[in-house]
Amino acid sequence: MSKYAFITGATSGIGLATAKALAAGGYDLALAARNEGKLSSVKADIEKEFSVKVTPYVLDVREPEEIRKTVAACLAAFGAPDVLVNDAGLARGLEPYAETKEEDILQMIDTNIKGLFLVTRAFLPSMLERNSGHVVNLGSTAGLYAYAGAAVYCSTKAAVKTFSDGIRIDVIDSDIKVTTIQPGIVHTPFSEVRFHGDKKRAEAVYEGVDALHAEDIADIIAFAVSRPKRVQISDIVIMANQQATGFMVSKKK
Ligand code: NDP
Ligand code: 8X3
Repeated sequence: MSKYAFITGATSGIGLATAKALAAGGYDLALAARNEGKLSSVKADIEKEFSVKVTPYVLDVREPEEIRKTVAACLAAFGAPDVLVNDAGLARGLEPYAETKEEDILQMIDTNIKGLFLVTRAFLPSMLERNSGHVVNLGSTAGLYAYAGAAVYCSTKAAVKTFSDGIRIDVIDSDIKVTTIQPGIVHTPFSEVRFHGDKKRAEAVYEGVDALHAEDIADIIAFAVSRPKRVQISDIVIMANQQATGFMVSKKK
């Protein structure tokens, strides 16, 4: 591969749009998510539309052994990634914390924190060895502004921001870049996942809101990774025009 990006959560929403935006920029792609069927169809779609090679990896980022095997296979095949996008993440439920299910708490922590930390840990030594690479982590405005019913989700996204700041310090003597992308409300399957498949409740979140599109975030990620070597964008916060803080949106327009 000439230059390539490894993207987790690449079968839907922001991860999928980012895969396409980077393919448009000439990146070959190593794409990871849990659903093999969706990965195959994403590979076929992207290879049809762009002149790039797509390698799919079935990966559950909650499983450390799966991460080790996937990253080892990817490094053996392609070497250190030019760009690592840690996008896989989710919210589960929107209840007050005392009512939040333990399995939902663990799924958010294991995916959004543990998975992201361990995928980064698996790739970073190869980037350091080559003295190049860009780690892009998906935080959220939820990591900056807590909102009701989302104590765990918001905490996981605050962790992503702090983690990114920490590793940026640890790689300061290298040419590696670390960027946290912190979007506000983006219309993707995110709410359907949060509400355990309740499409009606999910769609109500976006009713009356001109929410961000996944492509808006993908464009910004493509911009961030295409800056000159001297330019490191540490954080980008992107809100919908109708949004003021994490979950505060106006539905009056
Ligand atoms: P989507 O639900 O559309 O996409 C999530 C992606 O993550 C899917 O490809 C899913 O594939 C994958 N994924 C989920 N769990 C795992 C896992 N355990 N292992 C590997 N892959 C996994 O959500 P979005 O695109 O909206 O969200 C992407 C990221 O952006 C998340 O980190 C989210 O927190 C963040 N974000 C989203 C915002 C929004 O409003 N939508 C705003 C701010 C941040 P599969 O299920 O097949 O594994
Ligand atoms: C997702 C954005 O505002 O729904 O991170 O929490 S929000």
